Amino acid sequence: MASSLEALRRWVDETAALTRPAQVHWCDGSDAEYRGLVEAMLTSGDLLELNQATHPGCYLHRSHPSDVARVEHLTFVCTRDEVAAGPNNHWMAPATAHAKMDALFDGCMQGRTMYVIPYCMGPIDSPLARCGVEITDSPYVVANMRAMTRMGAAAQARIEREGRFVRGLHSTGELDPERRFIMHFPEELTIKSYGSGYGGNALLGKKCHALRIASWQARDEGWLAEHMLIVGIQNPQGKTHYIAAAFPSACGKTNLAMLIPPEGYRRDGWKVWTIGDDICWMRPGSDGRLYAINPEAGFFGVAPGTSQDSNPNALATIAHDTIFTNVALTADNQPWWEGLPGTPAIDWQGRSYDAANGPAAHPNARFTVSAKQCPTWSPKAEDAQGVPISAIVFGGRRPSLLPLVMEANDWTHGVLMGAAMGSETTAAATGAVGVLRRDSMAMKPFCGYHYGDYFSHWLSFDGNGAQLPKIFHVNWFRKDAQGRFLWPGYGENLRVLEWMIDRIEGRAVGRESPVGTVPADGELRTDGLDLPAGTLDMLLDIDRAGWQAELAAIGDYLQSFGARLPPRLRAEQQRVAQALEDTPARTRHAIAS
Ligand code: GTP
Ligand code: SPV
Ligand code: MN
Repeated sequence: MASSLEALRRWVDETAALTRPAQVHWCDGSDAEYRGLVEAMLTSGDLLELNQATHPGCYLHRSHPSDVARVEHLTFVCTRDEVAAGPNNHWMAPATAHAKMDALFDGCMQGRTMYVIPYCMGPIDSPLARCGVEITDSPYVVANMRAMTRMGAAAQARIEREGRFVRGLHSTGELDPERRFIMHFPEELTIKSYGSGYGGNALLGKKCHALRIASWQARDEGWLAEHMLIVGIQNPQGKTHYIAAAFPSACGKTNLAMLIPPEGYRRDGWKVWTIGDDICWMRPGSDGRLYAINPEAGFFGVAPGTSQDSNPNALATIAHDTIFTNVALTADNQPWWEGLPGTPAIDWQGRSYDAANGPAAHPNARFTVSAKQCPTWSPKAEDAQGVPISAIVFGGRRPSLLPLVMEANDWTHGVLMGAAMGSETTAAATGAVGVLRRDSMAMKPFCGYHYGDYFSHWLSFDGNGAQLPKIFHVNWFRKDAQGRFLWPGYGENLRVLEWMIDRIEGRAVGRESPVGTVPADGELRTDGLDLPAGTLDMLLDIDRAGWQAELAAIGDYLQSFGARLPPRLRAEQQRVAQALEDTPARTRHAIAS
């Protein structure tokens, strides 16, 4: 059904004139529409049916082997002023970028259907939610957008009421990496993506809209669009604290958002509620607290490593009505990846499995599923006003130095902790894996403007009447000399969250160090945990010499943002560096390593 909104109708007509599809389909989001899309994709081979006895409603999609992850080197922010995009983005002049993209789009949908997808990011009646329309020639994208967003008639009605929407144009193109670009025009609320059918490159509501474009809008309008999970932790007394956590791609957001409490905690009555696993939009409420919504409606989660041990909740979520991308198959046509029991028969490329070809599932293989299927999905996730945030957590893959958990002294120190974040790269983006890089607030690939301005924006929340959350930094990924993880992670991470809540509620005193406050002896519960003697000390150790080098590196990194670096952040880095100089060599008993 075409739209009553002239601007939308006109844009769709212009796009059809450029791309010349055989037909145009306006998506209504209905079950019948979804069934029709699935039937067509089963016929075309875009989808393969999985074992319907074990996995009802589940399908497999194999993307092109050169198109398996986000492509940061082909992702651009196209602002009038180059400086506005910052050194953290690739930039192209808007006119050049439009010309380049429109040449690629010229006639690219001939013989195909052009789908018009109206979607809403956030609860459909929420004042914090924002709408967009994605035009695509990929039925796989439509099926994914249906799980990931509120897509269809209701979103279209809201767009027609508001008259404002983000325009996203996508074509799978020839999947030629030389003809692949993801362009953002934040000043025009426009996205153009060509040549990839994968994840964040193609599902434009997610990274392109809800992070890159939204972060730009959030800066102008006084809110935050962040790469964060949102989880509710309910204690045995029935009080729930909501925590937002920014970890880089494939660094544990989905796992923490769906955490199942350790046995003893379950017995005591602890409960965990999932609100979101990837993106968080938050803004100050009238009481000065930050209120958050998850703009998404589903999960596009990493499959490998998801198991009964690590994330039983995710396994339950994806037991039916799920689209799997680039996973392997068992002999009886069940989805399979590294971490699951059983053996693979067919690898992610459809070849007979041979260990010599590498992992059976692609390391960035994913599942797409509606969040409603998650057993711990919170009713509050549909709350139009969002949930109040008690703590913001930063973290990354740091094999050494960074303690299991530390708390910032105040907001400014917390912003420094977020800005200083580092992590080893993962398979979520093409390129080398396991390379340590700075990834401020886990937004390096997603901040739609200059990081210096972004840090200023974060600092600006510390104003009159603000009741800001406490800020923490965690590291689940510290390793021993043999390269094994020191901390068991996953469900056991609740122990760390409990300490944070104890700090928020004033029950824990902590042990101060120049770089942050860590749990004092006995404050982090380890009952029921098989932790070798000395391990917790190692996990909470603050190595002065190592931190001196880290602070110097953080200083250099901050300087790279030049004149746009807020002086307050530079001063904070200098304050912490000086505090380190002023402390004795060890803040805790020396650890032999
Ligand atoms: P994106 O969807 O890419 O933004 O990633 P994410 O942050 O949601 O990552 P996810 O939770 O899917 O984690 C991906 C990887 O981290 C998997 O290989 C997990 O097994 C591993 N992982 C998650 N939590 C933990 C943890 O507590 N400890 C350890 N050692 N590994 C973890
Ligand atoms: C990420 O890479 O952070 C993801 C997956 O969440 S994608 O949507 O492909 O960007
Ligand atoms: Mn992500």
